[in-house]
Amino acid sequence: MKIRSPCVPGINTKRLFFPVLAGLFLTTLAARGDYQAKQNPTREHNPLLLFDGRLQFHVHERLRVEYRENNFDFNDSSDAVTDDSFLLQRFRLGVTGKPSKEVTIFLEGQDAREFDSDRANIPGVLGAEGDDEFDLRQGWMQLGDKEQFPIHVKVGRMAWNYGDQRLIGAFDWNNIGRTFDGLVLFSEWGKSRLDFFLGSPVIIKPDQFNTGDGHDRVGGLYFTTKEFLNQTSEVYLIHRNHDNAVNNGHPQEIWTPGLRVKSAPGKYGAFDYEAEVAGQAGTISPITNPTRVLDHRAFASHLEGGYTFRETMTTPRVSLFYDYASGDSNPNDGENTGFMNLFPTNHKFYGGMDLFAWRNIHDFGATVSATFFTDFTTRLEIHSFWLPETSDAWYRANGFTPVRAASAGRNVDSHVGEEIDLVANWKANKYVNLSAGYSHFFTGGFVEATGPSSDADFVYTMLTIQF
Ligand SMILES: [Ca+2]
Ligand SMILES: [Ca+2]
Ligand SMILES: [Ca+2]
Ligand SMILES: [Ca+2]
Repeated sequence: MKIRSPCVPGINTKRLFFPVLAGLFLTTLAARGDYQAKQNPTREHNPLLLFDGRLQFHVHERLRVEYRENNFDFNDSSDAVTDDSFLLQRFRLGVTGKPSKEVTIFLEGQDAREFDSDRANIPGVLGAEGDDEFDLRQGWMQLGDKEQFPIHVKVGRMAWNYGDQRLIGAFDWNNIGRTFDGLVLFSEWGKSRLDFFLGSPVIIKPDQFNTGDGHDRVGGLYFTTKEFLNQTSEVYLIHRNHDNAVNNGHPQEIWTPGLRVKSAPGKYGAFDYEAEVAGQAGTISPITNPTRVLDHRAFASHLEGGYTFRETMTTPRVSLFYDYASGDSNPNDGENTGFMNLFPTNHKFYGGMDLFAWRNIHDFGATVSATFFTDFTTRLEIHSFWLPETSDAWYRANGFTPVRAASAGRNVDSHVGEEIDLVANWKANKYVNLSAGYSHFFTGGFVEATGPSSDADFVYTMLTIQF
């Protein structure tokens, strides 16, 4: 059942604003494109570029059909609302304006919907990606010119991607994604860049204008350089102060320092590597008891090594990886040692079924990827998941919803299971991309010891068109 709040007259004006503006511009650009084509028939014609490139439009449409079985209940004998197939669609319309060399303005609206699902279309509830009618996804202005002043300023609503997005990312797999209201100051020199960022995650309000969460303030320093050792080297310090459990998990005030290195492509022959370590210190409260304050101390790491068979026709790459994030050994003592995942894009890392986060996890895995005909790629991933602490919960990809809740003193098999993911991607041309995936989860002893333990399946196909 779909729940809707009553219509607010002021909101309608805002909803109409972007489509009307878009309509006006699209009409104008169609007319102008025609004019330009006549004036300059040999130049490659891009109708989305106006005024010598000072105004550029971006259109993005994505459709994904998902089929999920036992991803939530792990129970063949029960047909839960999450055992379902459904369609996720999103449309984005953006415009970049560059009135001068020093100024960039970007505005982007997004309409995201979920069709034919049995669960309510409320973002984040029962894994729903949910509905968010046309709303402002990004709206920022960037000021700066390297030749005149070393620091650039970017202010407004924007997507943040740092490192490999293990702690801060735009969560693009999700139909709605993630943005922040805030500012970034950055400076670039040689092969290095330093960012200072400060902001609040935007909360999705299906029937209202989305706003930044004033109870959740995230800031940090992120330094990245390619100066040393033929690799990208990164050092960061993130601070999060979240004083309310209504959105995005635990109330917490946590400092997260970390390091990340990744080999530059081709610089180590056929070999490549990546490693990241992050520590945490601060305080945290249980979601169910936000007034109880616990000391927080935690650790996480990622290690990966790959080898590419460059002489073989499909240039297959094989890799081995291991991801670890500490768990909490006792939910009832005065401290929490379970790593907090912050704002990641976890779909990239811990299995395509989105059953795990970088929290209370050992993930041992391997991948094999291959490229056929330059535009068709395939990837096979195998994961073996174990819990460092069986008294802590098994957490979903959002990092705080338990698949199986924490239970003090629980001493059972820590083996959660194996997941196999097969993904194929076809980049039909510059504008059209088609992908499909199949995942199977083989449940292990921990699942058997804590409830129903049927295997789970996930299938999707996704079409993206953008220009
Ligand atoms: Ca089921
Ligand atoms: Ca359905
Ligand atoms: Ca909204
Ligand atoms: Ca504890």
